[in-house]
Amino acid sequence: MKEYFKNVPTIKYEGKDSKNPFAFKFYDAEKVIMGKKMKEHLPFAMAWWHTLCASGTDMFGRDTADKSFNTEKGTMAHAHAKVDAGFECMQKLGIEYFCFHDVDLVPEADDIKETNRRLDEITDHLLEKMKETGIKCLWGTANMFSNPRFMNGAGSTNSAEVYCFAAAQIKKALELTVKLGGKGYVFWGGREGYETLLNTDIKFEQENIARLMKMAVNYGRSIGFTGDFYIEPKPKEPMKHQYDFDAATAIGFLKQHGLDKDFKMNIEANHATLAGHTFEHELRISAINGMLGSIDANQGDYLLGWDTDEFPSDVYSATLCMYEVLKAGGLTGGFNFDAKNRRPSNTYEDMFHAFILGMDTYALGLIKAAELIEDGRIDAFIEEKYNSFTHGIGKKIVSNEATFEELAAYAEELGQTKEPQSGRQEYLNGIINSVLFR
Ligand code: XUL
Ligand code: CO
Repeated sequence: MKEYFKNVPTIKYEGKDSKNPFAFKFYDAEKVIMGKKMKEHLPFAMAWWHTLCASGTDMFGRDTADKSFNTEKGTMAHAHAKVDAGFECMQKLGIEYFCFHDVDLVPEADDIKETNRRLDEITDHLLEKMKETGIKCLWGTANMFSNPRFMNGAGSTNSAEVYCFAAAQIKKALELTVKLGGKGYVFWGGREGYETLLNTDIKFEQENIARLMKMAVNYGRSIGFTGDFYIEPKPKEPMKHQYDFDAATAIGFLKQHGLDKDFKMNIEANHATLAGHTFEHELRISAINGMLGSIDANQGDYLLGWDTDEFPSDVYSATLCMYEVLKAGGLTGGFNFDAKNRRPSNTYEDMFHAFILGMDTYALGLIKAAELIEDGRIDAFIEEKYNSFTHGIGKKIVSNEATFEELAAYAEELGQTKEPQSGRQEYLNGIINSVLFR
């Protein structure tokens, strides 16, 4: 078997004092935290597109990284080499899942029938490797944003013909997800949005997106897909207005169209911050609606206004994320590193450093979130904060037994409220620091 990353050994846990760049400092897969192994808390996934396809091209310059894997790019030989390289990468890191778009796997042909044939061929290879290694598919999706035909949208397109191509791509991607035993199927609405109202019928476009999703659910269930469908909210980029702006917007849309039983959220950290929210806000909104499904683990840059898809290094954010995940009882999905190296970090070694960084960051987040829960002061503060609703008139309100007349009479009898109770934000921030840095 050919080895693509010869300079990189299998990555092992060596502990926080290790200076070995090819070792985990915090991610100890077998370590038990709150009754579960780290690797069960953190089902990490490799994103096919960033790891095996993205080579550093940006708007200002071409590839800096070599992802040819000793083949000619754009050929099926390249597609097959990517499979072998991808599995070597995951095995060396102990990553047990991968995520893919259809067109990450094979070069798109001029005729969709030929593209589908190539997809059948490559997924046979994938299946073989999955059986050999025990590595699994977290989720699949269809790329309905790169091909120029989707410039006016996929589900939101003005062209019925293009709509059929979107349906055909989803149909095939669902079949492949089922073939590979994927746990989920993602809709990220890359071109589902608009630039100007002068040429857009929002209502019509949104209804058509819902129709496409309904057909996808019906078809998926008919071919044995029992997993979750996900919406991955994002507020902007590539479109000025994306319809799935944030979790609240996407959840409202799903409820409006009766899709909420089949869908959950796939929350991406960098998308959350682009929407003007914290990552943990998006996770909490999903969780309280019973829709926290999966996570695209990455981070943005507060100085840049776009989706930089960096590997996570921010332990503070990862801790608050894992706090939400633990409180929600874990994810049904996993943690997909929808993340890429910075353009000048262009070697295979950098690729592994990036994954080690991301996995260690989430391991630390998990350890610290568990400590925060055990510490109990934040929970205790929140419980105390809403204490007035546990008895007397408060209890009556939350049991839906109170009337407006009664509440108004209660207020009149008091004449004035007590001193307002402090929110104690600085005290609470201090707790986080004391747990993080002890
Ligand atoms: C784009 C993005 C996508 C989705 C899958 O911002 O996050 O890669 O995760 O289409
Ligand atoms: Co993503």
